[in-house]
Amino acid sequence: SYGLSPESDAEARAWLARHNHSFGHYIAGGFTTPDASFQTFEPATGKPLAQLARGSAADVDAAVAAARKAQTAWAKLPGPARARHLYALARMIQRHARLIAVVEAIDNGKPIRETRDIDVPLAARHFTHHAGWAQLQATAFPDHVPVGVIGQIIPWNFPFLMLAWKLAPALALGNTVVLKPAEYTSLTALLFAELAAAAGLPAGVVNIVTGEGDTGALLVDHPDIDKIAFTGSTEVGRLIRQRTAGTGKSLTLELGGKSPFIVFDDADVDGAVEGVVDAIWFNQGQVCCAGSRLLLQEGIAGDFIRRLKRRMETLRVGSPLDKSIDMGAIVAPVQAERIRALVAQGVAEGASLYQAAIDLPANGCFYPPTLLTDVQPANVVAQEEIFGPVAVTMTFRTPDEAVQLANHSRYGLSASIWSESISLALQVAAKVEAGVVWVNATNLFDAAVGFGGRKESGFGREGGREGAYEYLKPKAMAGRKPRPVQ
Ligand code: TXE
Repeated sequence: SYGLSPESDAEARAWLARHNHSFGHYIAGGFTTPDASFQTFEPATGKPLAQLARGSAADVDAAVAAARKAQTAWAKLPGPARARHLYALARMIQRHARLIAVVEAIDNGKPIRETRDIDVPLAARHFTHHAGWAQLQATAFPDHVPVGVIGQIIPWNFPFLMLAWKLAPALALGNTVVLKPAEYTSLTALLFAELAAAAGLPAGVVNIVTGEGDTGALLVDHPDIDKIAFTGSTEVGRLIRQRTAGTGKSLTLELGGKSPFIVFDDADVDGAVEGVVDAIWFNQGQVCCAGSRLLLQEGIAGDFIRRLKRRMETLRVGSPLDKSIDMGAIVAPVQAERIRALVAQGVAEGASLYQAAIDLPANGCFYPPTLLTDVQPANVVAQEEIFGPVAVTMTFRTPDEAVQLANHSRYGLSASIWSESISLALQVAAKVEAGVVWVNATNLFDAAVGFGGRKESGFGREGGREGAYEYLKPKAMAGRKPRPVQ
């Protein structure tokens, strides 16, 4: 430990013990008794954590049927009544914020400082914000109706926050949901189900089916689902797009990224160095919009890299429950292996490797903050999403060259631009192909602002008015006045 007392995990362990470390699906307002399960592990220790039900075709059928049964009544509720349910969910999250934050840190390996200060408060805010849209629905969207029953599939990097991003807008606008959390990290979704039941959410409005990719595929292929909303890898996103083509299902995809972090000669260098820390070492770099391609203007590149390396030496990697660490564990050994293989490939392609001399915990799944310099734009590490704490650097001479480098990617999720000249920053922002652009900042999220990508980063938005439209269908109505009776 680095000195601060670690967050107590007693309440979270008691919650797990109360469930015997074993969970069924949450369908039609109750937990099922699992007939087939799989084991999950704690990333920071490698120890077994929980047994989760493996969702079968029958489970998915039951969950979709429950969602369908609940949908008409849920959609018929007046907006303000639905809003009250969303406010109640937000309050429930706030009341149990500490428990959710600790369970999330144990299950995913991310630092408690992040779950406590970012994931959980942003999730509560998402429900509050969307309660507002429920309240406004009749006037804000008079020519729209809910989509219906939504299948939502989410990844493991922000398990609770992604659940909120998916559920809040869907529920606010009169849809019901079957959600499949990621296989590594389903615990906070199951905890949410318990809290939703306690908050009085009607049975069937939210159903949680756990399982691996094949359970997700069952949901994608289910004939009674009206829409799939997916966040995850580009490969699976592509597959889902193929499987839903030729059906009546709507689809939104939030996929990978390889986002540029562009630093001009005139930038506030200290601020930008801190920006990099947040861009690529937040959540161990397992962030779809991570600023993973560091593009530096030639005049400052040498100095910037020197300062960044010095800053890397001060980062602390350790137990997720230690309040003073900067980075926790990688979610699973297979992901750490993928990071290792990509870094080795980068070195084989000619990149210089820098890893801070940091003590890593002896057990568990940890990877140090890493910088690859002397990278060429066509190198695999400059093109592939590494999804770990690894930044690659390249240099440019002119703003046009920066734009060219930034856009030399199949992805287009986010970009971060650093310059003291706001006109330069805004000119470059206009030319960068990305769904979200930050200036002198990174990783800013707000429930009121649509988040989403371009190119192979996917389509559709989450948050704000644009995100609300993803859960509505336009419906035009026209008619004639009845003829007067003679
Ligand atoms: O993702 P998957 P994985 C990227 C990142 C990472 C790589 C692999 O580069 O290293 O993907 O991660 C469900 N039909 N991202 O394999 O498989 C799965 O069960 C329906 C970036 O964990 O895409 C889980 O719930 N569903 C990304 C969810 O999809 C399927 C975040 C995501 O898992 C399915 C995650 C199928 N055929 C990974 N196969 C980001 N950009 O945020 C799997 N799933």
